[in-house]
Amino acid sequence: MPGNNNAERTYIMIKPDGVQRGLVGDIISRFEKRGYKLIALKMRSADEELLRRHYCDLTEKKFFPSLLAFMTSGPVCSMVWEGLDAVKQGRQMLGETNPLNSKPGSIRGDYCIDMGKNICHGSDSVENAEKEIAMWFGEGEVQSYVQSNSVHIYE
Ligand code: DAT
Ligand code: MG
Repeated sequence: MPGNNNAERTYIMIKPDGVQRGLVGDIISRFEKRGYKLIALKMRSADEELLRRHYCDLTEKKFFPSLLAFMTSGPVCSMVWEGLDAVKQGRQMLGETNPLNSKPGSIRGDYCIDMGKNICHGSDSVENAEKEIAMWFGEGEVQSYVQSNSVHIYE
């Protein structure tokens, strides 16, 4: 369809709780099976400076110190997924910020209970996705390739 953006990209991150609980494979698998194209993937430990940039709109919140402590407690798994409506659809697949409001079938709705341990991050707009991708990945770490099964995924 004209106007569709099959090259939209989103930044998805499995937080330290998701890594520790062995959910990396499942989360990757959900995006793969949905039809999204994996174009970047790595594990790293985030430092305070990076997290202050990533969560720049939250640094004044009361919960920010505990968010920072949690996010630096262990490695995270960073990914970039590409495809139609990747940002919006990625957020749907994650579920709501508060797991209580997350429907079963979503990642948070299936695997967590507490807002402070909600497994995963997903960009909330195309603009923020591009900023986050640039924050978490260096040039050359994001791949460009033809997804050979795309004819079976897109009209
Ligand atoms: P999301 O991760 O769904 O984009 P957000 O960007 O508003 O949500 O917040 C980032 C993270 O901060 C969120 O995943 C969990 C934590 N958080 C947000 N609001 C919170 C609150 N009221 N109490 C405790 N933690 C909160
Ligand atoms: Mg957010």
